[in-house]
Amino acid sequence: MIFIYKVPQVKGFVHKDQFPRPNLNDSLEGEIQAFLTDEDQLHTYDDLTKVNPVTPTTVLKCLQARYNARVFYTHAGCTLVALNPFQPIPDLYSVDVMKEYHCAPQPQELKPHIFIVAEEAYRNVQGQLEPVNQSLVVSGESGAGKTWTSRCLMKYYATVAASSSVVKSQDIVGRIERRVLDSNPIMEAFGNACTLRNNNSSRFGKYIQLQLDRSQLLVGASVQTYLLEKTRVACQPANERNFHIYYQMIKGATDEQRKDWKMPCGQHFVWLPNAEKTVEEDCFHETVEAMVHLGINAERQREIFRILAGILQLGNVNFSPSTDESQPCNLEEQAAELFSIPTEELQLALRVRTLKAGKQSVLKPCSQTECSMRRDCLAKVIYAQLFEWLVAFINNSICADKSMWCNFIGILDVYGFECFQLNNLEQLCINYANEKLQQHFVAHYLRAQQEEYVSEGLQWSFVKYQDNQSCLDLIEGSTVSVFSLLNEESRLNRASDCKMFRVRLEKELCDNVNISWDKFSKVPHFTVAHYAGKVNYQIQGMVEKNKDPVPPELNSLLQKSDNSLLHQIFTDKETDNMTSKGLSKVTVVSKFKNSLESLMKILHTTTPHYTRCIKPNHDCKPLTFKKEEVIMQLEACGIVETIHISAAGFPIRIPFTSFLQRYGLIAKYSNFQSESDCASKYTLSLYLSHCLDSDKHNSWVHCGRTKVFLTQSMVNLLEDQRNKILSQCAFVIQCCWLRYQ
Ligand code: AD9
Ligand code: MG
Repeated sequence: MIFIYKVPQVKGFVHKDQFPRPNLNDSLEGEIQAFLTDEDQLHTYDDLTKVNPVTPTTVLKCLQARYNARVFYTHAGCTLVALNPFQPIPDLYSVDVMKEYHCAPQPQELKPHIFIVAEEAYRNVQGQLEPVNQSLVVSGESGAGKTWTSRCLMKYYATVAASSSVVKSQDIVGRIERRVLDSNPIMEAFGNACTLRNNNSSRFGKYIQLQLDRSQLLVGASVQTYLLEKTRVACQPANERNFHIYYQMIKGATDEQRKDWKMPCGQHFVWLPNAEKTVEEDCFHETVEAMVHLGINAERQREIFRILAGILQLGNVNFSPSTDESQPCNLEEQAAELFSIPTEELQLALRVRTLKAGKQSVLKPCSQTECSMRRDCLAKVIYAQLFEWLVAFINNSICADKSMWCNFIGILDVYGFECFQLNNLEQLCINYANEKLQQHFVAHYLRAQQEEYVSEGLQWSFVKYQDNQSCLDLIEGSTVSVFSLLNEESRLNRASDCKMFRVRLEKELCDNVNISWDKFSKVPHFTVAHYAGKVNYQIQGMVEKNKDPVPPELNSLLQKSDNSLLHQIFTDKETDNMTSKGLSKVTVVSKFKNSLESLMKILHTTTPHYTRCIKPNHDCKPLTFKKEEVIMQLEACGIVETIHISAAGFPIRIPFTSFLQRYGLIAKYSNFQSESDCASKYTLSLYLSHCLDSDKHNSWVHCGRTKVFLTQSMVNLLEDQRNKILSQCAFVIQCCWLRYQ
């Protein structure tokens, strides 16, 4: 007779707030009585799911122990946790190490490493009868190491899947692997910046697909980017910098280039704060070299740098309160010259608005604030278009013809969950992207967990897990949602749109549990309960940011440019996508939502591999582990969530023999079982049935093919019984001892 125990049914979603935050000063004692080795051994646990029981505290302790032992990678079931060492670790990423993982018969048996993830994905593409594309999703907060990890992964494939050996092709520039890797310094120069959190912070999201041919060799790649933070070009947060490329230019230019770019030594640029701070990425030479490798010729480079220099000159332009008094300045002349557009037309476009009344046009002078807004808008639109052009150019240079490749491995490096004191549309989009990824992760994780239960023969009636869908509905839902209301307000384009947006949010979403308001706050905002925590979003400025208007005069002016690149990027820009008021027919959030939906569609067709990067301390100090900071990230990146999901099933899994070694004495005491066949499932089932008093307890345990699956409550029950027996034995021994004496 075989006992099949009922699998617990967990109803609904267990929100993480229902789980107490671990007391970080707690000792492990008491919490981990049964199966954990002592704390000295914690660093040896290479998979967090092996830590028994899996709780935020034990996970945290284990990661800390490993970090202190200079072990930076740990598996967490189907996820890899990567702790940032904040210092180069010699030989951890060398070609020899790559080869070791690539050639190992079972890479999973080697120490946890990002190369295991890379190799697993590579073999998955290779080994299937019907090959499946793979996605490597790298997440984590700013400075956690996503971009570093993505670069590591790209280098791995460029090495192990190199299609052109050096012997075959001495022309290093022509090699596709070189070009794919060279896309990084260019995109980082134009899309990364020094922020308070990270000296090399990516200000855009990126999904790169590495294209493999039938022999699994790297033959090309394509890049998709998401939501560049273009506001940075005209407005840098306190103590942060503009995009790296500008500092590279002023630090790396020759005298001749400076002259050509109208950037004499020592000139102050308002939009280049903190220029005295030097970071590793200020390497102009590397960016130019990569441009050459990718085929951007000297003339094109000159056009690019002159456009960038023109933007800097614009930043120094000021306007006086009265338009009549604002005299065209020399700086505008310089900017116009660098953009190769007529100076008077630039001056006019910045200062005067054209209003259309029927077939007639009326010119209206702009206020000082409006002029500044038009100046900033011009800078932002030029920079964003230039970035888009660069990405398209890179794609042209590295993308293989469809006939040449059959599979891809995608690497996703997107901004992590963000929560500042003041958050706006950018954070809403970023956190929305993280909600989407979290939903994808949970669905995938549950599938993986279910597969283990099935392979162990558990009769698993799968729990209905209510994921973060309600939060996603609140943000992006098609009926009434934050995005739908925001879009409506943006399209109506009324003067008091922010106020109206606020009123409508409160009225139309008042029943939604995922949104709340602090009516007494000085700064009008709404609060969204994300899976990773609550975030306040400032209402002021949100509608305007979503509209992202570009005055039509600016567009047509740039189309007239004699700089062939500037002319091209503004002529190619879909002008019919704009309304006569300069509003894009597609708002920022709808564009972002669409691009994210296509990304999710791709992810759903691939096998995902998750890497969660953790920043061990916010000061970016080498080898420093701050528990409070790490636990928050474990929650935000879903590791704690994963633990909770696993806690909803059977968090404790013990091989039969280990189980009987610890609890065998309960059965012996009750004279229930013979020692010889203790490892058999049958005996184990009988034995467990003896320990269980009621139907309730039956659902706390299940025998798999090789392991016993238990809930924490079951372990507590067994531990109680064991302790009782041990104390009775101790009592008997004591009595015997006394009698003997
Ligand atoms: V952001 O969201 O783009 O602001 P990332 O991308 O998560 O952020 P990044 O990869 O840029 O962070 O890493 C930050 C810094 O940590 C790097 O510049 C390195 O100096 C450092 N780092 C990250 N990972 C490693 C590593 N595995 N070994 C050594 C590392 N240093
Ligand atoms: Mg990054």
